[in-house]
Amino acid sequence: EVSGVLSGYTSVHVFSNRAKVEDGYLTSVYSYENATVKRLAGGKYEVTPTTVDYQFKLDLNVPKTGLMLVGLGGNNGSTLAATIFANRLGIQFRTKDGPQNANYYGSVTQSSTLKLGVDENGNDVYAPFNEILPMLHPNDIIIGGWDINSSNLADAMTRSKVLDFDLQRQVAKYMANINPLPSIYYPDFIAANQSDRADNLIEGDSKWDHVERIRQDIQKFKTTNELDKIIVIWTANTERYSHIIPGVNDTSENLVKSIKSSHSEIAPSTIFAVACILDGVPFINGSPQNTFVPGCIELAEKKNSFIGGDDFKSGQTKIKSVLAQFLVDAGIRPVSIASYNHLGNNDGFNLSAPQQFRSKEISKKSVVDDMISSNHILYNDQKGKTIDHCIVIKYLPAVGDAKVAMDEYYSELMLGGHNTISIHNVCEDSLLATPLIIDLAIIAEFFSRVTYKKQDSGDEFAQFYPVLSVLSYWLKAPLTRPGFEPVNGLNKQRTALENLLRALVGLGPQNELRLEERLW
Ligand code: NAI
Ligand code: DG6
Repeated sequence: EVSGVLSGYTSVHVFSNRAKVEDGYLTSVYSYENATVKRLAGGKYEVTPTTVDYQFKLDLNVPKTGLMLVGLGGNNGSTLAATIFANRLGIQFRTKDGPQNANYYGSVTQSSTLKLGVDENGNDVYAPFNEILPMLHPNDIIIGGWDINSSNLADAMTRSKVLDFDLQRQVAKYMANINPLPSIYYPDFIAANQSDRADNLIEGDSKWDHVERIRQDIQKFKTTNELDKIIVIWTANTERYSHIIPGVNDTSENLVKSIKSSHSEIAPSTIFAVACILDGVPFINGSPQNTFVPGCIELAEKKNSFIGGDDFKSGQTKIKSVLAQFLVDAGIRPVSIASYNHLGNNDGFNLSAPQQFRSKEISKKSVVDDMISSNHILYNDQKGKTIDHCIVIKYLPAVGDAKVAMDEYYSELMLGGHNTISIHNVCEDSLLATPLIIDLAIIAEFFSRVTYKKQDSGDEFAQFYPVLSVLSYWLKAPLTRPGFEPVNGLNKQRTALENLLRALVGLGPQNELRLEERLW
């Protein structure tokens, strides 16, 4: 049967005998073609093509969704809330360059396109990314969340100094109605310089009570706003790394036991993650710390609850995950990458403390690991298997949210030559991060509606594996299923995402062969 599978749901009607709509669900069959490779002695490879047939099922009903942010009163949190009001209300504001309409630039789901195929002349045709399948629209997201600081969001927006004054003026009355819920503050985990902000705290020292309180907060927010689904994203201050201690946080049982005994090594972000996991609420970590200690990942597996992380990939690192990949794929050997940045927002203030800086340094450095290991011609025992990679972050209050990132890529060329690429990148941090938060929420919500099974297996449809690595496009240090290597290259990450969406509507993977042009 060949049908226009999404007639009535989106503007994209796919005519495929591999997908059909029935009772509000889209089901598709997909042949996953790959190859297994054996490395043999003498540098030889044995490659065997593989095909596995899957069936996917998507619930086409987009639920009424709430997004609860931990760190709601921060630069990202207040900018996100203002952005949604500005777009929802269709606000036009005045800047020194003239009138500016609200938009969602920087959001893949809202402002990018996806290639569908070719037209009758063989030229590429693109559709808006969010038109291929029904997705949550950011204007419909209900925002709430927690902050250790009590400022309402109008005051928080003013303090953040991110948005143009005329926009602040127009959204202030809506923002003023939102007050962050009290949150969990364990001073040992964020910089001491944040203590002045901590005036909005959940009382008591029992960490298990804190878990229960967060669960109640989520439930209450859901009921009060008549929501079908909640997504929680951590955009609070970067914490220090937690020590992984056998018997404390290495297994799900030990983690729960340690929370119940209020062990000092359990971070606030892990408390939030556990609270969400226990209720099947997707939780995404936008900061670099190791919130997802092994016991937490195991708990997510047991509860089949979605988690994703770590650390929004917004500016400098996003470019690195394109440029370093390009150099290595071009057969050029990056030898060193010096990444310097200064910023003057509260994130920078918190990162001026050594342990919090260390968390960020780890996530910013990890982004080239898979590129190095993909090319043993350039990186091997003789030449070395690393890139000298230096990360510097300095707090410079004067520049506020307009972070300055300067990168030098020094690479080895043919016959001992060298190439130096220098980049000066002014990243308006929260304007880059906010669309990522929107995308993470939309894509996490979307994949929580997708199930799969092996074709003809007799199995029940099941959810994807709980670590939602398909979110990695937006994350600096992608959390990955234990035993699997992270993929950092931005283009690979995007390709995976596009091809998954295409599979759901009965289309094959993106095809760049252009045989229409190249063959007679
Ligand atoms: P911010 O410092 O302006 O906001 C963080 C907020 O979290 C503050 O309002 C603070 O009071 C609150 N907070 C701290 N501990 C909390 C807790 N336990 N519970 C609830 N609230 C808590 O920082 P910003 O710029 O909004 O960034 C947020 C996080 O996102 C940082 O960790 C940053 O490193 C990370 N990030 C930011 C990117 C960007 O481009 N803006 C990109 C990548 C990551
Ligand atoms: C210092 O770089 C501050 C950080 O919080 C960054 O602004 C943030 O992690 C974004 O990093 P990047 O490397 O994606 O620009």
